[in-house]
Amino acid sequence: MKTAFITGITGQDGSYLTEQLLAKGYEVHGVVRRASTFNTDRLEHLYQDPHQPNPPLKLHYGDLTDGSRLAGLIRSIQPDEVYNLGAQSHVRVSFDQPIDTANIVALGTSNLLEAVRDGQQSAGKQIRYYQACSSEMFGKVQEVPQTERTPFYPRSPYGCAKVFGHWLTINYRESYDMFACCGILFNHESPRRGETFVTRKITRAAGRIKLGLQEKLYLGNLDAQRDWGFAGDYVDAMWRMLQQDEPDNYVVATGKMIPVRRFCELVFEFHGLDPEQYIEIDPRYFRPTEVDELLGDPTLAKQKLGWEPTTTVEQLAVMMAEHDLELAKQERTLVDAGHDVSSLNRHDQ
Ligand code: NAP
Ligand code: G4F
Repeated sequence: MKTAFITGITGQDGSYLTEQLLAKGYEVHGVVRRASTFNTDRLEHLYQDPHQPNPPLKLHYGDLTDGSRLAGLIRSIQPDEVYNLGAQSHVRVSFDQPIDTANIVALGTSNLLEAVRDGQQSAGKQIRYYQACSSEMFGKVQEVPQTERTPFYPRSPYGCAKVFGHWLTINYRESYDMFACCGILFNHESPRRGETFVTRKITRAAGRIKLGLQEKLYLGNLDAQRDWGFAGDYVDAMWRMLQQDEPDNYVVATGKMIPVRRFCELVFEFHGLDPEQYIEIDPRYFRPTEVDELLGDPTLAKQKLGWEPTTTVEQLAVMMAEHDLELAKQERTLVDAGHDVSSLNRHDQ
């Protein structure tokens, strides 16, 4: 049985990766931040009674900014594979919190790579490392489509921090002969996507509008174009990277991009609604610098990893719209029964 160690296990990708690794027979250890409310919703269906002897999923309190805790965990767990998915992953928020973002995304990566280097020495075995890099590193794109060789031009504090993590991972590979891979993943979504990212914000709002729970959807730049895929496919690519003979960098993308406006149309058409009647522009959602278009070329991932996306953006939009219509129906039932659901109307970005 292999053992995996995951940061960011409570996030969208962490939950899909955990699901897939448990299905492959892995023992999975995840780092969870202490919060005043429960933050393990996406894992509840996987988390067995921790009082049972040796459950395959084990959660540990920790934080990427706490290097000594990470080193202690890696030393005691001695994992075969480490997946660094933890991040302040919201681009707009990174303009408000550039230092926090850099501490988690850039220095957090440094903390974890050091912990893995130390853990390899003390365990006397190789630990394979996956770094969650991002298409946001391409920013103001220098060529279309973007490949593993396209120069970076990040346009946000988040993008800059991801570039640091990317190069540091390569530096550890070259300096210490570590098996460290960089996955340059383009946008990937799912029904588990955080509700402040644009696709989920759209599918949540459209479901609520359909059932009379919300009147308008306020968005920012509708002209930005993204290469959107399904998160379940993308975590499979992460795992495949760590099963190769040699570590490398890989672009993971669908090779097709559409504007935010078109994603809105796909979702509202699913509900039989005209998006023009419901969508308003709110400049609060504009970014100081925008990434206008991202389009990935996943040729290397196809050739070397045998990886292919299984889900088109049209299928993804329907998958998310169907899921969020069910959530809206549950909310409608509560409202009709006279319950106060104001806590469901969350602040968004
Ligand atoms: P996500 O849903 O926002 O999850 C982020 C995870 O990081 C959460 O588990 C979060 O914990 C954790 N985290 C935040 N701050 C942390 C800290 N200080 N220490 C430890 N953990 C911390 O992100 P995702 O969509 O799953 O993305 C996974 C990774 O891929 C991220 O590194 C992201 O930047 C990168 N990425 C994502 C995409 C995409 O389109 N989804 C594309 C390219 C790259 P809480 O639950 O406690 O907040
Ligand atoms: O959904 P988004 O917030 O994702 P963004 O900025 O592309 O970042 C995501 O993908 C990156 C990979 O390229 C990841 F590294 C990162 O962690 C994250 O997962 O915004 C997508 C586009 C942007 O151009 C934004 O300006 O949608 C535009 N947009 C328009 N209105 C909006 C909104 N974005 C958000 N979040 N909220 C809006 O109301």
